[in-house]
Amino acid sequence: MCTEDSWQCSSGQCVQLSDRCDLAFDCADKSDEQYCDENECGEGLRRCHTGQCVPDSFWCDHINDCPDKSDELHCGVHEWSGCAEDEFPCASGAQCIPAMERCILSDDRHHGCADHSHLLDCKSVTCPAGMFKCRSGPCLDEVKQCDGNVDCPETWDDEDFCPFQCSHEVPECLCHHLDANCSGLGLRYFPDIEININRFYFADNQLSVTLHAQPIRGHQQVVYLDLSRNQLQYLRNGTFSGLWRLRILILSENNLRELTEGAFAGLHNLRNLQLDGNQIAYIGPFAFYGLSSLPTL
Ligand SMILES: [Ca+2]
Ligand SMILES: [Ca+2]
Ligand SMILES: [Ca+2]
Repeated sequence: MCTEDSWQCSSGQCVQLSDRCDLAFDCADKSDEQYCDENECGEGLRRCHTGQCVPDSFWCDHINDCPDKSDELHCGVHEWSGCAEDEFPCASGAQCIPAMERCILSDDRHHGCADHSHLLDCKSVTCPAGMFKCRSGPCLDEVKQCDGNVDCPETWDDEDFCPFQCSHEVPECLCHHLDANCSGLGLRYFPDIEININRFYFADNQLSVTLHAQPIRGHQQVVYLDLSRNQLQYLRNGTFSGLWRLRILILSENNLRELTEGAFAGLHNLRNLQLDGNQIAYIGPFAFYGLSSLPTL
């Protein structure tokens, strides 16, 4: 049994009394929108011929709301006198909308022209603050940029170049195009990253003692590697071997105390090595072996 303030679907499911004949399916079996003949509409609502109730303002607003379109029939053809100065005339020639709705994308289907002509010829329009301009012209609420749903008509560019998860091990690592950012996540190890990224931001983590060499060496595309403000104490011989494309390596503000043979072996293309903010007391023979292109230390 349903409570007094609810309505029982044919299947037995209970829905709110106000869900009955409100033009939205609430019962799983859709029975709340059937047999609405006896349904009465409350204040501020008008009754479709099929029995459902729609707000007064939906009547003759050029958008079909009733299942049988009865809200848009018999609207009377007014003598066309054009739109007011603060209105935009829709291409249909029968609808005027507030001028400020022009070129604005909205989820509200009662917003703008029923024929969507308010979204045409928008390329030269400047969007209001807080809105993203689609390449096709219209303006979109900024929160819809990179929200996972395509909103910009035709160009779909609100979902271009968005950050995405690129490590199943550490979902907080976000990639953006070919950049991976795992900074400031308190990580003690170098996670697997699934794609061929070429810039790796790994500052402000807790890598310590020595690098787990294997995962780093696998990233052969990396040209920029920032490991600053970790807790590295020692670089094993060949730690970076395999990163032959690397151009910039930042090891600033770690706990490095000594550099020993082969610490940077394999970095033939390195152009910039940053070791400031460490406590290096000893540099062994062949510590910089292999840095054949390095102009800046
Ligand atoms: Ca309903
Ligand atoms: Ca309507
Ligand atoms: Ca979007």
